[in-house]
Amino acid sequence: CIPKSQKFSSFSEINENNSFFCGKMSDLKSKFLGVYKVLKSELLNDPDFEFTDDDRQWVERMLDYNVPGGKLNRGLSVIDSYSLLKEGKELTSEDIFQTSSLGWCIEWLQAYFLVLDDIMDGSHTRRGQKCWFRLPKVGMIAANDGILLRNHIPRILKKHFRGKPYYVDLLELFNEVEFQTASGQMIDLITTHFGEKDLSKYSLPIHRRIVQYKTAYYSFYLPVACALLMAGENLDNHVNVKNILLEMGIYFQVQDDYLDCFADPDVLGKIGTDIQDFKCSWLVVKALEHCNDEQKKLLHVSLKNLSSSGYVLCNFLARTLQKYCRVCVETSKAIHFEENYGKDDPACVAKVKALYNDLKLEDVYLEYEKSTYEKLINSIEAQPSKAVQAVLKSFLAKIYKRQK
Ligand code: DMA
Ligand code: MG
Ligand code: MG
Ligand code: MG
Repeated sequence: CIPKSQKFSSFSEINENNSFFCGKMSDLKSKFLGVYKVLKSELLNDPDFEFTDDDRQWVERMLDYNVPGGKLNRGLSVIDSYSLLKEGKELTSEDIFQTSSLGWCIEWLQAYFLVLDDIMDGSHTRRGQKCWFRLPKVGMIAANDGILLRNHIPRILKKHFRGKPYYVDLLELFNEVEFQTASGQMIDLITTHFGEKDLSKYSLPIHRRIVQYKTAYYSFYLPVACALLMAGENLDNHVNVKNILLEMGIYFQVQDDYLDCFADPDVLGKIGTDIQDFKCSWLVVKALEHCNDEQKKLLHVSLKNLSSSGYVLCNFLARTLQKYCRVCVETSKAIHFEENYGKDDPACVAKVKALYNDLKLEDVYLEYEKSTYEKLINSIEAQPSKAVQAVLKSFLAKIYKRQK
């Protein structure tokens, strides 16, 4: 869809001139959804299992509830990226079917992780509906449904890619990325053990490590890696592209953390749980940083006042005293930030959000977003291939300043 000679020099140019994102997109989306129906029907008639009508009905309902209802960015990006790598050559229907199938494998992987993530995070809603495990008839059957979703992926790959020269690479790629994501989820979950003991243990490098593994590999690297494999490329030759995609993935999860607290749940489709869950979110890390810088002076005075009144103070409480516990200091009554962070109580959540507002974290976020965008554009433009540049810019355009 993009003439070979076309150059992109700015973000707005790629949005305005690339017809792929305008006219053709809805058409492509309906083709993509058509492929979902084909893949679903194949899975519901898998000869390796003797389905009864009830089984088939369960799996169909589970798939329709969990797989196609998101933004589909990851899945559509495979077609998008492959098309850009082909530098304007019209995709055949075979190309569209195959790139869509790989795109759906990523959507299946995402559904698998989300069904389990919602159980572990104690979430209530997802994509504008109740989390799957919250449905009365589902409950913990959702854990096995997650495993089933994961098992569908190699079945789709086997059916449609077995004869391809890149089949083994595809299997390895999905295995590797799944391992990285599950490891990321593990560190996301166990990091709270350290945070609960001492909130000041949360830091930007720890946050970065968590989000790189739990989000960036499967959301950003995987779609492009699938397209590169289909285009006959060796992934070892694209380490720079991978690194840029991982940076973008980290930025994407910072947005997720920000939106968890500040977005309208009706727009976002989910109600945030990071504060209640004591998560090492970008916001709490930034809150810690900013308290540290702004309130050092008063910290000592407050510390003295409060320790004389018998309170044991953690570093973080000390750092937040001036703004958050201003009133409490005066009355010698400390409300520990740690007493509010990680509590499933609306009043505690509101107090944490008030502190975030007090620290003007929205401005900190907007500044982060701006500078990250500029850094990413610079590293994208340093890439030698214009086709690769276009792939990366199309990704960035999809997420920059996103509201959901
Ligand atoms: C989720 O991180 C990561 C994976 C692998 C699903 P998260 O819990 O912040 O995601 P969400 O906000 O969508 O629940
Ligand atoms: Mg979650
Ligand atoms: Mg989670
Ligand atoms: Mg989140």
